[in-house]
Amino acid sequence: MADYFTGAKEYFPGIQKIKYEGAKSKNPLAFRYYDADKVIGGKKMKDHLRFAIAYWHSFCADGADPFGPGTHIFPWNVDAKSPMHTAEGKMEAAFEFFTKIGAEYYAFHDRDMAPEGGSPAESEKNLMTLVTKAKKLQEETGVKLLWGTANVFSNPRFMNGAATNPEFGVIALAATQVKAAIDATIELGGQGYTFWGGREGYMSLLNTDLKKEKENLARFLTMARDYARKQGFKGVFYIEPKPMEPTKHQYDFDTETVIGFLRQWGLDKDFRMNIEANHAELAGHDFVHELETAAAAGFFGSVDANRGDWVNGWDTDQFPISYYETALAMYAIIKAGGFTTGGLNFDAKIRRNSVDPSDLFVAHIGGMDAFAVGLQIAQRIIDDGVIPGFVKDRYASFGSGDGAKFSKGELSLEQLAKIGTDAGYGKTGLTSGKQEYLENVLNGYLLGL
Ligand code: XUL
Ligand code: CO
Repeated sequence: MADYFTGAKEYFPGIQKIKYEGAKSKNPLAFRYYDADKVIGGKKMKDHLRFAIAYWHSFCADGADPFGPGTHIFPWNVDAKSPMHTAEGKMEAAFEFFTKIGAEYYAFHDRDMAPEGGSPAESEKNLMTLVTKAKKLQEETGVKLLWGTANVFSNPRFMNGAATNPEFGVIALAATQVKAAIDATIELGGQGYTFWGGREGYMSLLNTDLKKEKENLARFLTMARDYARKQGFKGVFYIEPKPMEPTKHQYDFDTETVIGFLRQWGLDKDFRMNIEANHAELAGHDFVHELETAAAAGFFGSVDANRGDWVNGWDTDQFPISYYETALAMYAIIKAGGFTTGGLNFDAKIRRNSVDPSDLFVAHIGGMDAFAVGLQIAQRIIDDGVIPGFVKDRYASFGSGDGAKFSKGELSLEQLAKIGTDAGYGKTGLTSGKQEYLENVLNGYLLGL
């Protein structure tokens, strides 16, 4: 039996299942570092990393940009008899890709999978037809759904927002999609359901009632949560923060902002964060900042793995390649307890001029290898103990005596001030943070030393 799926037609002919060949391999269609079953820190690489493929970039985005049409020729679009026929071919191609690359998960928007019909009812029927096929393919291949979502940002009717639209009728149409996408996610055993509020923000405050829009967003999310729970959804809801683009300002600006919003509206029990590296950069943070911020507040959930370009100020959605970044990310993820329902979803696209079918494989191989390297470096940081030990020692004064009392909330401000007064200035506080030393230690791990 072939160890990958193909439908009636093989969409990526000549490409076999991608295998691990080791660091010395010169084969561009092999993993050099990602060895799925290799155990790192007591857990298999594949279970640490839980790779997912993004349906929208890999099988829908054809390379079009504001300056020109698509450049990627998708074989399932050629000779298509109808939009539904195309969608079926695309799904077979997608499962062929998932199995050939060896990713156990995927993520999708409703409209990635099924075309919009002439009415909400027809759109839902289209989606459910494709969901039935996806369920069969999941059973046949063992590939699972990481999360589902609804695209309530591309259609012109959402140009003024979806749940934050100034027109009630649009919110009701967004509900038709979110309800159906939740049903689809449940039917496919999805472990999560994501909200990325692409157009939930504003372009100008001159035409916007910001308070009302945020209240409406909270109400909509609450309704979606209640519906999904009523239907038996046991998974996690994710909010994917992004500060801007396509809006000038998006309400889900960054992790800290979203946590405040969720707590304000009592959504903090059901929602976690889906952190995208490129979105973090747009918010003026780095990826690891967002991961640590989420983890510290108990909101760590899932990751959209990609990168921006440090000289560009937009969401370039490139494949992650920096070992430095993946090492810091994996260190944060391991410290957060690792993924439970979440995973590393490659919300990344090949460049417009990457037009060979093999480019999609090569791009994912690079991303998977980069995280496999990052994972091993993170484990080295932990095993060697120098960095975590340094941090532990740095806070040692809270472990005993008055510091421990402070941590337990047993001191008043007067008592705290008296401790300061009695101690006097001396050299208190003049302890080196040793950042450069720690950076050098980390660089040593990057080289495997
Ligand atoms: C857009 C983005 C989306 C979400 C899902 O920047 O990241 O693809 O991940 O809607
Ligand atoms: Co994303």
